[in-house]
Amino acid sequence: MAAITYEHIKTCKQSGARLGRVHTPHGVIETPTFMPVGTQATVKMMSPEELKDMDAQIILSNTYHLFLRPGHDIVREAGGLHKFMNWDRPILTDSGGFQVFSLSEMRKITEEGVHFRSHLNGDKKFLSPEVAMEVQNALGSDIMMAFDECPPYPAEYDYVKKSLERTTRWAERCLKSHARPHDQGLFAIVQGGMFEDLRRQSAAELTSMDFPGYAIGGLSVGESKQLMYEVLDYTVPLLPQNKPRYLMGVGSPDALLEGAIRGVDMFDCVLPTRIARNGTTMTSQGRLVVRNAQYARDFGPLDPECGCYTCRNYSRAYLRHLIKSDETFGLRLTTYHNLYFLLDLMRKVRKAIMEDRLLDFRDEFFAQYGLNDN
Ligand code: PRF
Ligand code: ZN
Repeated sequence: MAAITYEHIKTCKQSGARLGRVHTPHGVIETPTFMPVGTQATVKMMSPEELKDMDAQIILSNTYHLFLRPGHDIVREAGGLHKFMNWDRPILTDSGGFQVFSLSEMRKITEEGVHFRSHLNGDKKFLSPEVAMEVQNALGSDIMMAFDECPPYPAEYDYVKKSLERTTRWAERCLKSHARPHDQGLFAIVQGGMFEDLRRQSAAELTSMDFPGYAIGGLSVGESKQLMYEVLDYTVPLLPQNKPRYLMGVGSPDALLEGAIRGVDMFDCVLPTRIARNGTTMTSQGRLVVRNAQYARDFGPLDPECGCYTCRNYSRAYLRHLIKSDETFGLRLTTYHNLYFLLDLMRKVRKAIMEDRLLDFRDEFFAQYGLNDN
C-alpha cells in the first residue's frame, strides 16, 4: 500500500471542484483543505490542542528551517517531527527549495544543488535533492516535497525553461534517494512560470514519473491574481485525476475558493497566522484591523458570524487592548480566529461541493467579504 492515496468522493456539478480524502499514515485529510504553517515545528502562537480543537487536519513544516535549527539529527533522535512537537495528525514538509531562495543570502545554484549561507548565523550550507530527502526522511513527515527551483517573477522564458528542466532532473534524484516510500509520500512540484507550454512540459515530465501527488509551485510570487487563475486554468487539468493536487503558498480566501473551483485539493499559507500577529483579522465582512482606534469601545465579537473560541468569549475592545499592550494572549486569540476562519471556510467549500453549489457559494461569500483581498 502506498503511503499516500487519494479517494475521490465527488465532483461539484456546478464548478468542477473535487471533494475527496487523502489517506496518510497519520490519518485522513478531507479535501479541499487548508494547512496551517508551522515553520519552526510550531504553528506560531498555537498549541497542538488548540489546532485540534479548531479541527486542523494537517499542518505544514519546513526542511530549510529545521535543517538549520535544531538540525534533523536532533529531530530524528527525538523520534521524528510528530513526537518532537507532539502533533499526531498528518504533517507535510516543504523541501527547502523555495525558502533557500527567499531567506538565505549569497546562494549559488548549480546542477548539484544550492550553496548558501544560513540566515541565522552566516554558516555555509548546502541543500540538494539528496539532502532534502535525507532531512525529510529524518523528520518523518507524511508528505514530503521534491527539491525544486521556484523562479522569480517576472522571469525570462529561457531561464524558466532551463529551471523547470533542472527541477525535473532534481525530482528524479529525489525519487531515487527517498528512503521511506512505504510510509512517506513524495510529491513532485510543477514549475514553468506563467508560460503555458512550459507548464505543459513540466507536468508531462513529472507525471511520467510515478509520484503519489503533485503540487503547483511558482505561483503567488508577485503576479496578479487574474494571471494566477489563468495559469491554474491550464495547469490543473494536466495533473492526474487520481492523486492529490496542492497549490503551494496560497491562502487568501478568494484564492482558496478560486483554486478549489479549478480542482485544487490542498493549500497552505502563512497569511492568516502572520497578519494575526499584527492585529489584522479575516471576518465574514472582510479584513478587520482590530488594533484600530474605532474598536476601543466595541464590545461585540470580532466576527458575529464566527463560532470560534475567540469570538464566543472576547470582544473587539478587549482584543484591541491586549494587542496595544503587547500582551501575547491577544495574538493567540487573533491567530486562533484567523485559522478557524479559513478552516471553517474550507468546511463550507466541502459542503457546497457536496451540494453542487460551489459557484453560488463563492458569489455569496464575496458579496459579504468583498473583492480585492490579498
Ligand atoms: N516551491 C516550493 N515551495 C513553495 C513554492 C514553490 O514554488 C511556493 C510558491 N508560491 C510556495 N512554497 N518548494
Ligand atoms: Zn472567530
